[in-house]
Amino acid sequence: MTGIAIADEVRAALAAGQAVVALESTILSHGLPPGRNRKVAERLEAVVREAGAVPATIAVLDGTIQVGLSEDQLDRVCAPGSGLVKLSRRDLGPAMALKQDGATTVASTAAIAHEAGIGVFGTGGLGGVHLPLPGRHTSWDVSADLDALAEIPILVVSSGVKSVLDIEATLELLETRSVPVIGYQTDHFPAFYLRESAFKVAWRVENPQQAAAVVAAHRQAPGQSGVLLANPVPPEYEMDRELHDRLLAEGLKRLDEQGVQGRDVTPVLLEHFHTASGGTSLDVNEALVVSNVTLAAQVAADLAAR
Ligand code: PSU
Ligand code: MN
Repeated sequence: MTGIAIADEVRAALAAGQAVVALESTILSHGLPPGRNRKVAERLEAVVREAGAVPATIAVLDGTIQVGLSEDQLDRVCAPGSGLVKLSRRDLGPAMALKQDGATTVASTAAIAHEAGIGVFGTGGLGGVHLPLPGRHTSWDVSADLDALAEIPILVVSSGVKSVLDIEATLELLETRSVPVIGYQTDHFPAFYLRESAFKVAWRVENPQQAAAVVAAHRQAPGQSGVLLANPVPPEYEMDRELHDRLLAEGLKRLDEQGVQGRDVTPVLLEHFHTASGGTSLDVNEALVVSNVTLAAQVAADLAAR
């Protein structure tokens, strides 16, 4: 496909049938502050390699989709004031035509990864159905990440969905769209900063081998969709529930007061958590994404060995 540049290392690994793990760039440019984001980017690539897979961080630079970033390109994505646009799937065409720099969300990363031949993707929290703002009954803010999972046959490993969302509605939508949701060593769907939401998952696996077996079987089963492997944040990093609930209430109020809309909602909420928790939420966010990406690499390695 034109407009996609695949790094040599990633191309060679794919050609040889070796494990490759896709990583997104929105979490770097919009989800974490400058400085910290670059360290996390490096750590994520390192844990993927330790598990025997090749990392492919995805972004759009000068209008070209890049699959696998060099050190310089990672610097560029993580630079303070880099001004990268948050690109969901629908934004790829405009960004390419207008030669923009942009960071890819779960939705666009999944689409690009699949196009490049990558079957496994690790991230922090999937987007989902947002809570209604005060005084409203429903929210039409439903992340394109959900449609992407429904349509693209890829494994996404995340710590469930962000606790700032309507988790019940998100899970209902994933059921409607026939996306299998698998708990990793848990019966409960995780809530990003918290290990458990109030909702259960239908399926559970205990190790990367079982997860890989599920993905392999799902690929053979009738119908096409992604798979969501829901991996709770490591227990020692889970956020205090009271702090969490307070930050969430404040964050939602702020959205309303500031009239935040569309693609800015998630970054503004995450930023509120990071500042108002004095950085605690950053440690949680880093711990969970490292854990998810590690698990993604282990599953990818098992799939490649089949
Ligand atoms: N996970 C994180 N931090 C993030 C995101 C995920 O730990 O910033 C990003 C992902 O790119 C995801 C996006 O696709 O948030 C969801 O945005 P929205 O709710 O606007 O679809
Ligand atoms: Mn949205």
